[in-house]
Amino acid sequence: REALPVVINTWPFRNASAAAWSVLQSGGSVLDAVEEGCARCEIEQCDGSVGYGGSPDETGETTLDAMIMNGDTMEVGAVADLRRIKNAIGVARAVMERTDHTLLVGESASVFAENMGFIAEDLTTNKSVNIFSQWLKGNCQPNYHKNVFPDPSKSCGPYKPRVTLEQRRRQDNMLSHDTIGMIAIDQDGHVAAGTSTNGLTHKIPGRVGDSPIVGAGAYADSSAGAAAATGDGDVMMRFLPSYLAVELMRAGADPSAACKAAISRIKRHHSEFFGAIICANTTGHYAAACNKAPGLSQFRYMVSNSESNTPLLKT
Ligand code: SD4
Repeated sequence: REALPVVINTWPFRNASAAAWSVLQSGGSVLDAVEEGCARCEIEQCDGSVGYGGSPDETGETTLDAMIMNGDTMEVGAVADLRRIKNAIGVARAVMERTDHTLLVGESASVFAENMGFIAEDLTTNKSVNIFSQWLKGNCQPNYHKNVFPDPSKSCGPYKPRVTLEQRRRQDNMLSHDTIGMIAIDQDGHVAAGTSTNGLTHKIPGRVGDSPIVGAGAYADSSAGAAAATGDGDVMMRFLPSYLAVELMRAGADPSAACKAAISRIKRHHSEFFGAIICANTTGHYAAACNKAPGLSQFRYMVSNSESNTPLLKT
């Protein structure tokens, strides 16, 4: 038996991992841990691709996607294309706990959030204005991902409607992809998972990625385990990789095999897609897999468990 409880999240978002871990340590639930961990990234604007002030769309606006899932009850709350509210994971949790619905979108999701007491404010920052205006001028946006993407100069240029979808995807792949996806499992085997992201830079307004989609961005089932994905959501959401990984673990696959199989399924159709997934089963075993596509030479994720109170960096 691996160490339980455990918190695992995509990318080296150390403070998010530590925040979730300390919630579990102080007796909070796995849902509290996931919410707190993802919210930390929303506040810190992890890598520019979670929370406000990142990934401006074609009109310059930042919009947010998030979801949270309770693996005991299979309840889910999610928001997509959320505007003017910073705490997307908090709104997702309110959808789960204060409505009979699963997914709210766009302006209406923002109105719901305001009614629930979340503060509406502009998600634009100097940085997002700068990314947007550089893009309008055809210049490179600042590269948040020096370690992951070695050649940002290949990713500049304004959106051109005639660009093929494949070319567009390649550009986007080289840009901002660092969604937080988080899994928390406590000593008693309660499982929760969640995601939060500002999606893709220069997306067409209304575009929603994989992160708020159940089974795509994340999935949790306390009778099997949980998974969370990051990467090119437009491609990945078609394969429900998180659902697939959890079902494979239910059927007896270890987390490493489950993660690899979920990635390979996508590779059959998109050999160069950019993406990664983290998986954990209810015994606390965990693993990750990624597609070593152009632009993703390594994938890193964080683990906090009782063997290590400091989050670990896995490559
Ligand atoms: C999306 N999957 O909106 C997100 C982006 C992402 O790592 O994961 N970046 O497509």
